[in-house]
Amino acid sequence: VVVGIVMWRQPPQHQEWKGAGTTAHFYEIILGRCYTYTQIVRPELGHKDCQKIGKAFTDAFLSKDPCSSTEQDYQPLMELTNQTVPCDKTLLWSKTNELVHEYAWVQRELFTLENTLLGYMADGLRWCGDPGSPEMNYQSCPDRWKDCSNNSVSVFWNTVSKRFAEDACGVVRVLLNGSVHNTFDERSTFARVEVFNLHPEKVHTLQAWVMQDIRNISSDSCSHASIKNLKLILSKRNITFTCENNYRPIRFLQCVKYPDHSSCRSKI
Ligand code: N1C
Repeated sequence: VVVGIVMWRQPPQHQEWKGAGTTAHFYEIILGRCYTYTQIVRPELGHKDCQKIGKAFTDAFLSKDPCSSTEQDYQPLMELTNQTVPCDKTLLWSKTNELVHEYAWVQRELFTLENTLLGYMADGLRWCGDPGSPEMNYQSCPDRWKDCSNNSVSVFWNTVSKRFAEDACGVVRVLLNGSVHNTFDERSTFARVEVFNLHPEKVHTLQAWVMQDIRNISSDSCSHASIKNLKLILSKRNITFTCENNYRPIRFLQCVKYPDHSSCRSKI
């Protein structure tokens, strides 16, 4: 009996993390999105070097510890992707990911971060590298809660969200979720990063639209404790705060999804 010894070629050994790994075809996706954005979505942005941008993106995290990511890692990428959003057109959000983008899709002149080049490229993706390898880790990436908060993806969103808020001017809007207990959540990017990086010299008002789930509309969300906290923070920062429950244009979008719901049946 001949016993053959089969040697399996091992896949590159990366560190194991608790979160899902880099999105398959990450590089091709960001490159494709960069061309789509600059050529088709907003050709008025002018020339951007997508090859250079794609390389700056991956250089920010490849061959590095994905738990010690820094704002500096992303600086070259930030410098290649600066973009001006007109005053009064910035739309922030927290816990309303789907609804806010439905609204921005209709109100074309408004910009969420995902309507800017960098947000558009990175939306919904995951990525990380490994100090012992020049490749992306497709097996696992750090989980924000179970592994580390300074991971390559979280630091990216903190960095781009900070710039997005710093660049805003005029009236800034925010779409919040009135059907979760912490409508203004102190741990959110909106609360931690964006509110504190709005410049009071440029941003005179933050206008909140608090939307409730159409299937369980409750009382006034604007008077909830977490919103009072937001109002207090802004008054200390000399930014006027306004709050509106169930803003009608966005309610209509919710009604497109649930046209038979009682609050959608009245004649307009
Ligand atoms: O933590 P959040 O919301 O308050 O973040 C939303 C806030 C928006 O105003 C954006 O400008 O911060 C910006 N932002 C994004 O645009 C974004 N796109 C995708 C922050 N995070 C973003 N993501 C991912 O969703 C990212 O992985 C982050 O952790 C979540 C935040 O969702 P949230 O808690 O609803």
